[in-house]
Amino acid sequence: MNKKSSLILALDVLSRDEALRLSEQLGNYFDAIKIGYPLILHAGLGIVGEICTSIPVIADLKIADIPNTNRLICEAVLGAGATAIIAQAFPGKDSLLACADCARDFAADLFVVTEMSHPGAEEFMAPVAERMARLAVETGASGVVAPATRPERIRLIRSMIGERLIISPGVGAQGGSPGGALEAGADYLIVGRQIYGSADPLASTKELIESLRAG
Ligand code: BMP
Repeated sequence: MNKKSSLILALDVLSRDEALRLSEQLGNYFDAIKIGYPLILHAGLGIVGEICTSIPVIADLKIADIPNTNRLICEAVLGAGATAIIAQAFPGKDSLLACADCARDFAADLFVVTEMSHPGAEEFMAPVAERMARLAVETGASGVVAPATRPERIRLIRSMIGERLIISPGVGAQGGSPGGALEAGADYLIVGRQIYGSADPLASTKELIESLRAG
């Protein structure tokens, strides 16, 4: 992923046409587009191949199964053209290693979820987030997903993972501050509804970029 804007677009729209229109209109302003279940289930896996011709696609399937199933999922989505995958750490090291091995085979990036950005993550994930981050390092992941809604957690995770990347959702619609997350150590912000849900996605993108420049 080339770092231009430090922004990743979470493209959780439900139609292929809208997804293609937005990726064409906004692609130049983002470093990658993150696609997950909402779009893939509606538009089909082929949407990954259509978008990845113009911008890197991060497949956010939050892979969380036994090693063999994890491998099958990774092969499908990386084979379709994604250049990165997101996996959960909680199924354990063997499951995560299956994703890491497959990512290596495809020369793709693996991002591991540490602690999610929504309030419910405090229930089960936050208490074990540091173990998840350690597992990400042990399995050779490219980076982790950490919450922009809790910059102090980004700071802690940054101190544990060295140079590995932090991609951070939770800005905009979920209330996290873009500047705060970057200042705490995030490399990339993941932003969805603030952009695709706005009346003018292009203007909202430019505004966000401008606000980051202004600090
Ligand atoms: P939005 O900016 O609309 O809140 O979208 C955030 C995106 O990041 C969604 O695709 C969501 O599934 C994802 N995400 C998140 O919000 N929090 C996490 O902890 C991990 C995520 O992948």
